[in-house]
Amino acid sequence: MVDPKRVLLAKPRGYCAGVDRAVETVEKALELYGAPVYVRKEIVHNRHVVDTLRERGAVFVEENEEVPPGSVVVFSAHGVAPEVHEQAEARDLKAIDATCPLVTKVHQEARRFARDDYDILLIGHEGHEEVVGTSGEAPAHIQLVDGPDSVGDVEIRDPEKVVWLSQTTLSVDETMETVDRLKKRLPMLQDPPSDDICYATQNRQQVVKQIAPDCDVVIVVGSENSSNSKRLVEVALQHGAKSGHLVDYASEIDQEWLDGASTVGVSSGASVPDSLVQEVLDRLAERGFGEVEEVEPVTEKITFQLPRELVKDMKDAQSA
Ligand code: 0CH
Ligand code: SF4
Repeated sequence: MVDPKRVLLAKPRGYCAGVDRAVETVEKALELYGAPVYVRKEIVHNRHVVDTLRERGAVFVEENEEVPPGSVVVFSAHGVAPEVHEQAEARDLKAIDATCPLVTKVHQEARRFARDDYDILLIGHEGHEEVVGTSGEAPAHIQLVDGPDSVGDVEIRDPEKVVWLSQTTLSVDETMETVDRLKKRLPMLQDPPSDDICYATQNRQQVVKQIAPDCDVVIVVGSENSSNSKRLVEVALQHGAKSGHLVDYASEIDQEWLDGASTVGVSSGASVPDSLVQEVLDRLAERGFGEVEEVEPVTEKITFQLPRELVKDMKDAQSA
């Protein structure tokens, strides 16, 4: 008899180019400068990644003022406001900026539209580090719009000079709903010059949408504070999965989720190492879900260079 139990494994999943670069930045900094290497905020929003780097000598802090003068500090993938760079310089810190280049692109857009005196509607989650960093580029010009229900709070000066930008890790569909509502109020609202929700966020959502209708349960590996990981659970539920769960580790999988299920979907957020997904697959195989079909509607080939300041020090060290 054919076993009806199977796993649909989403691809692309897990590490995006920006996370790969940020994690490698801390690893290379530890090799080059030795421990401790200070990291402002979680380098990426994943418990396992942060715990592993901490064991290797990374010291995670909330603010620059916790870093001893003269030390190395890495800024996280989510980006920082310009004043964070200024504080680091004033404190004589050696700052290595692991902000994803695609977040930097949004910062550049914010600066450009602020320079042209636009009102900028930044769609994103209040308090999220990326939004705090982007808003810091032009606080006088930027208003946060935290989802469709916040559209009524928007106040603008000139309805012909307003643009929306966004956090890179949002739900594509919810963001478009917010934009549609904004455009009902502000027909001249300009779109960003290019998509702010990045390729990795879009691709991970696309494949989860594809598998969700066939899944009794979707398990997304990712941490509670990871915006893009949480969005994958929501997307799964919105697109037909009967249930969806976010787990940091395979050990969190509850047998009750699997009782009566025949198809389990598996994906992971952009900050999640694939070893954690493998552990989930091993756990599922132990429970009878050993047949795994990988579903890959799009392939990803993007990579980013390490931060320039780190590459320079690595080259200097090699030639010394
Ligand atoms: O999804 P968020 O932004 O919470 O962050 P993460 O889980 O660390 O994933 C990487 C995205 C970093 C900035 O875009
Ligand atoms: Fe960059 Fe997108 Fe990854 Fe964020 S999720 S680090 S913007 S590639």
